[in-house]
Amino acid sequence: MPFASPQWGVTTEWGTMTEVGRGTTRGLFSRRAFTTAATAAAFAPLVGAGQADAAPSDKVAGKPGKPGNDDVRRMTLYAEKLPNNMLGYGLEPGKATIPGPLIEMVEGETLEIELVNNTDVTASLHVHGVDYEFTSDGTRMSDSVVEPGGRRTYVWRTHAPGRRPGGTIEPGSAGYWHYHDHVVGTDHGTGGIKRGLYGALVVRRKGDILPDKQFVVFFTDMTVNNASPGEAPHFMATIGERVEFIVVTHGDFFHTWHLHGHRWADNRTGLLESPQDPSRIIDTKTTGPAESFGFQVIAGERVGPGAWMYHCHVQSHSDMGMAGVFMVADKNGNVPGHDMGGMSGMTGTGGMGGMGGMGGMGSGTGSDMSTMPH
Ligand SMILES: [Cu+2]
Repeated sequence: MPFASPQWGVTTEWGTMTEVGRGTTRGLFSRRAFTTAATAAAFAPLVGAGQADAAPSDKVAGKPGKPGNDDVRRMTLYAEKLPNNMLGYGLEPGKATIPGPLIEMVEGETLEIELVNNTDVTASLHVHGVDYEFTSDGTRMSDSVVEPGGRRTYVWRTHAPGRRPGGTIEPGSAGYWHYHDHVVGTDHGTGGIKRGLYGALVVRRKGDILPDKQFVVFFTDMTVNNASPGEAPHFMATIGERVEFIVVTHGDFFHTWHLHGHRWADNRTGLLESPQDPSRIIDTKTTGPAESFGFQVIAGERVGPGAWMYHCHVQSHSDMGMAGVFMVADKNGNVPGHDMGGMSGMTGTGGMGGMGGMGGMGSGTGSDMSTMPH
């Protein structure tokens, strides 16, 4: 049965779900929504030393108490109708969000996802980056679609890197990926994506450093997470926290992701593996339709707290509203230049878990961040 971990948020029988969708927008400073946004992907215990730049306290990915690479987990995903003719995926009926739930795997795991279609159109689940058979393709070509009222199980498998018989290296599944409908509107899911049927998938390698917080940004057409212009989500962190951004683009446009005040390595994790790691350090990344990437930063490292903008750097796009704020608070919960009244409850986030089950996810209640000066 699903249960709420008091420290790490929502945990199901197959791992930890982190909901970082629309709920982070409106409810940012509400206790519950902030906790939702703050949950971390810590479905793993400490399993020893991490990467070279890891602080001693960094948590790394792995599997507790289970041997090998044959773990199979199950989950149910609901495709649901949302207001304004939108659609969304959710972990429970009535809890759909845009983006859908952030799904996490560790290389070697298999995930069986039963999609329940509570919409009035045929829908599906198509995934990027992991291993799946044709019957889990989520297309009409494979007849792997779900009629209204129906359900179907999709199987996603992952593997660690290794050597092929010929000696070449086969890459592992680890990466920042995503999933989406492939049949609503057209055989390419153009309507499903436009209406909100998409979400992020993170596959970790054993030993990867886990973040304290995760934020998901979908540049979908000219929106951020399908939000109205000027209502792009604002993300909240405390200085020193290890924050993971997951960025995915959908639609017809290319965008240039930019985050103020922070940089990362242009590689699989965004982290340098050693002082000699040749990965380029960047603070912008151009991303086309269905591309995805992610990275981790230390909030406010060397730059301090602040209302750090993130935005598409195509000027006309940012001018049209593809911009939000990465709020990095100091240890007292204050952000320079911002009246943080009412935010005192958000400090000490590590102990604010315990959401009372998954019912608290994605509700988006609470004060409206759009009233914040920015
Ligand atoms: Cu853009």
